[in-house]
Amino acid sequence: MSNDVLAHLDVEKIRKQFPVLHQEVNGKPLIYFDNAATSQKPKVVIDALSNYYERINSNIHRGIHTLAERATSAFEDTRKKVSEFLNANEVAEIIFTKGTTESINLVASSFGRKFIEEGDEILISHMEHHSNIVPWQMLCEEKGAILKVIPINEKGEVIYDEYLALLSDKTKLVSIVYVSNTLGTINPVKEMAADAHKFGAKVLVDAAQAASHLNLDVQDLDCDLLAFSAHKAYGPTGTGVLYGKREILESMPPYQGGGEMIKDVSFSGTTYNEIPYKFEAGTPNIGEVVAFDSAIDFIQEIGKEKIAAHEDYLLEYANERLNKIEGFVPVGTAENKVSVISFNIEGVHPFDLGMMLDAKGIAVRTGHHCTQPLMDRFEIEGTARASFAVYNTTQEIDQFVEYLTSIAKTLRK
Ligand code: 7TS
Repeated sequence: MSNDVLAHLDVEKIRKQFPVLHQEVNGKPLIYFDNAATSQKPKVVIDALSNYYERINSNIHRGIHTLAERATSAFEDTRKKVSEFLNANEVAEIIFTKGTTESINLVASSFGRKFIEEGDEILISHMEHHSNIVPWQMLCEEKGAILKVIPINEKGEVIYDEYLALLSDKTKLVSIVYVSNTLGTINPVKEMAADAHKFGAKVLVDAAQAASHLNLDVQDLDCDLLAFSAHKAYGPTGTGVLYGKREILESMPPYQGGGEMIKDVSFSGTTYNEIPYKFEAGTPNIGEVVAFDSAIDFIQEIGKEKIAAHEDYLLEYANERLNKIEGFVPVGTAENKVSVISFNIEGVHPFDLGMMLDAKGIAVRTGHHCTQPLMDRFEIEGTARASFAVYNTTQEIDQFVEYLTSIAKTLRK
């Protein structure tokens, strides 16, 4: 992180764009450190959403009237923006879904139904979110395929040699999280994809936590599929993306049947639409997709590099201070990580920590963070998790450290 980059980030100006941050919670100014669960939305996104419903609302891809055309073109503009955001080869490789969970389930149902057979192997890591575990368990049960787990070390990093040892001609898919929501670990997905491809396996990247922190370049990563949610990247809820290389998307059967995904329907047989529409049955979350366009603009106007530099600075700043608190135990100390700090205070239940911080207006998440196997790996029940975004400040961290220090003292007595 260079001071130069930081000096150019006016956090106060950024904070002004987030109405939700300017309120008191439990009599204290809100400190929102639950960004890994969902980020707050800038005014441009909120305005885009109301503008859509106030001026444009119409169904897409069907009407010939003016509003239908406007809605369609606003919706398709976001698709183009997302394809540029990911550096996809073409716009048709972007499918809109409800979010990361639906994107992964789409792949499990469609790719899984067609290409996974008895005895085939699917690799995931020990740090996956449940949404990148359960769909594969369901598929493996149905198909008689085998789910294998890449082990991680004490710091919360994939053990690369063990990953290599698990790869074989039986591996049909490697589905790996780019950034762990619980540990903050950044996985070497580019390298992992290259090694998986040597065995002919396809690679799906869960980029739910990466989208707001890291530059995403699907051509550089050379992943076959990639999933993320708009709501963790300053966009609306209920909207997400599945990117897929044209070749793989074309080879996959439809996920859901219904309107929009068809070319022709008759009782003697139905033909399907082209990608991406083949995977977009029914009326999508139009207004939210349209507003997502403004979230991408928001990110790009600041610049991912500056966002990352600021968040890295906050991470370092917080770590230095938190580690001085007696009984503080960090969970996830990877060399390469984003601004997510999972921790415990010895002798204190994370739930109690969360409640006491909330009483001071500080929002953190507590529990297993939908990563129960990871909790088992570290032999803990859960953690408290503070995750920072572009609008968080060192003053907020000072406040957090001060409260946490006094909570730790009181509860550890
Ligand atoms: N994958 C990862 C790595 C995630 O962090 C999440 C959500 C998902 C998938 C699922 O995303 P969704 O938008 O479909 O729900 N993670 C969290 C979290 O850490 N706290 O709340 C949701």
